[in-house]
Amino acid sequence: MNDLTAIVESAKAAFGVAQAPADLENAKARFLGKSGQITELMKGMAALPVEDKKTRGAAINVAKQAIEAALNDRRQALADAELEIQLKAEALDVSLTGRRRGQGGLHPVSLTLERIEAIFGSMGFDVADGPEIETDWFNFTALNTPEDHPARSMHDTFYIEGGSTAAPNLLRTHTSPMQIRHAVQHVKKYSEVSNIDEGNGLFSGSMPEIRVIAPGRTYRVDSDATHSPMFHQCEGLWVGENISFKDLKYVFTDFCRTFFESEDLVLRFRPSFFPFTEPSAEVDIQFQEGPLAGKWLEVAGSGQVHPNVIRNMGLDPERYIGFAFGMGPDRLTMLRYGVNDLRLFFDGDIRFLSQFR
Ligand code: 2U9
Repeated sequence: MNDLTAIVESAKAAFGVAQAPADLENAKARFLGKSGQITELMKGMAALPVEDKKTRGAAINVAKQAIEAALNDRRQALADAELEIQLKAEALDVSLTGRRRGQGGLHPVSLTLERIEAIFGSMGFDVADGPEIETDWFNFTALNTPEDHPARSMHDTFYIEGGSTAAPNLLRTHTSPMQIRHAVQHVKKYSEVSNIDEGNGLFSGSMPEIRVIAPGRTYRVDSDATHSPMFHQCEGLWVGENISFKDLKYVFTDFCRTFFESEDLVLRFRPSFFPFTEPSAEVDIQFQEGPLAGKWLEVAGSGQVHPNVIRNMGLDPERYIGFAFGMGPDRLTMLRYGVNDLRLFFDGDIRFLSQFR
């Protein structure tokens, strides 16, 4: 191996071990720099006889070009390696699932309430709203519930500390007070227009029917697998001049079939008692197919509105008559989705609630 080949080989080796661009530039200086080995050989040519200069010069140039080529190859290799590292570090796996914000949803009982409102809304019912802290009058007295009724006991109803019977003093035990309030407003509006009063303070002129549902939270001192101190109710009221049990049966059958999406569902009415309706009936439903087929399931109470309650709306019971019903949206939700413990609705466990999204 002549001296030039040895220098080229040693340059290639030096470039090969350089791991970073700075190492490579230092190695380059040793061969091509001002005092590098090739530069020194060039300088040495001055001492050569003229006839040797040409061949020696050409040979040194070939060696120099070989070193420059090796240098460029190594520069490229180091740049490629660096790029490779960078690409790996910044790599994106576009096939990974994205990190999304958790999606919320309505509570199952809210879904039921929305459903009830939509169905009765399509039958021309208004939706009433009203206070959860009520007066004795709207919660009990106006609804023909006597002073000595057990529901009025301190053990059965939540009373507000320091309240009085003249001011709101209890948590409503049903949504009926909203309907009384709605009815009174309705009657007031039309009695002012027609100015008809029988002298007994009761309105017996003509007015559009009262057709309203009252969904919302209600409270009772009760807590087990099927009772919660806070629960939901939705009551309905339809008062007019010629409203009968037949209308109740028609409306409620239509509601149940639509709500449960079961056209062959059947209803039965069982005699019952409520202070605010007379006569009164429990409403049972029976599915013809599915896991609950063949069983009678109690879903609501109902009845013809008691004349005393009609009077408390400001209406003359000789002219106005109607029916009312009351149901528990919590229980309807349990039946619709097959939930067996009411408390699941109020525990706030996301594993349960997220199933209804
Ligand atoms: C007015 C007049 C009458 C509403 C009615 C029921 C029968 C009834 C319960 C069923 C299960 C409530 O959710 S539940 O606990 N309700 O049985 N409710 S009639 O009667 C009214 C309402 C308002 C002015």
